[in-house]
Amino acid sequence: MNRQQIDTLVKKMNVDTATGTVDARVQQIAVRLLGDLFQAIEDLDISQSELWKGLEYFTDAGQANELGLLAAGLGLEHYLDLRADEADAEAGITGGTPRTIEGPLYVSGAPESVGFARMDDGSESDHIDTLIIEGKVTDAKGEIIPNAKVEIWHANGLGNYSFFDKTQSDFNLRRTIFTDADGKYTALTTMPVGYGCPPQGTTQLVLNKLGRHGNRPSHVHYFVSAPGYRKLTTQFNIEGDQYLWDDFAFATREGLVATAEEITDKAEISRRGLDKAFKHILFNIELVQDADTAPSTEVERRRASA
Ligand code: MBD
Ligand code: FE
Repeated sequence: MNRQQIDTLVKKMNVDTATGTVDARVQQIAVRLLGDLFQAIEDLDISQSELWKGLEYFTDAGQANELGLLAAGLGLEHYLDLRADEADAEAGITGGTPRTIEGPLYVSGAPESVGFARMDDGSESDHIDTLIIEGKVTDAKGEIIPNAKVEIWHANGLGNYSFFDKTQSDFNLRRTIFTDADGKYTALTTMPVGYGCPPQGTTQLVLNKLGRHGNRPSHVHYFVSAPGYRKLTTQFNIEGDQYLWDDFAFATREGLVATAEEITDKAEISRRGLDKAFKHILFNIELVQDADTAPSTEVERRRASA
């Protein structure tokens, strides 16, 4: 079949058959995707067995709750960031901390505090480096934003995230910190280790077929919001990790690389209330003022909550 015959067939089966209320947007997208799929089947001569294998794959990936992981790994989520950047540029929006992907491992409902939070439950602190993350939230002019909501989440020393990893305590390494009167937030936590896709999982299965690895560099996720500002979804990725610029999810971006500085000064260690050397990361965040003309940065997706 040629494309015209395909489009006619798709319309005959899925548009002309409508007898009830039509969701025009769903119809538009379904018709387009079916046409593109039929065309791909023609062009690549995809066999019936291959088609069923593909559908079975989505069944398995969905049952494993790995479709979000797959979207990250195949670059779909990063592509949407590039599109959002493009839309911002077209709307004349510049500046601010760069966005990068949310990933599939956010959980809402983390404990809230003002200015400071300890994020780890202490279960790893004897064998993992202590990490202090701090920074200011400002606007484009450098004016501080007090009471900005800074949601932070990251992996433990095995690259695993609480909630998804049931061996961790509730909300381990997940906190919401509101910036203090100086626009500052401080998180006391442990050094994250980069995530690796479950080796026997559905995402890694496809990555293997593509000859790709499924590893991320060590990183820390953020949602940052404040009234009158655009919500920012971002992360920093940590300098020195072998996967820093070889991230299977393509989240590392210029402006989002953080350096973990080793602090050994005794006075500084005790000033922090600590008893051993620690790592320190400075991550300042610049928010962009919201405007009617600005594309929305709110993304609706199903998220875990605990
Ligand atoms: C992660 O920790 C992550 O951030 C992404 C994008 C995908 C898988 C695991
Ligand atoms: Fe992550």
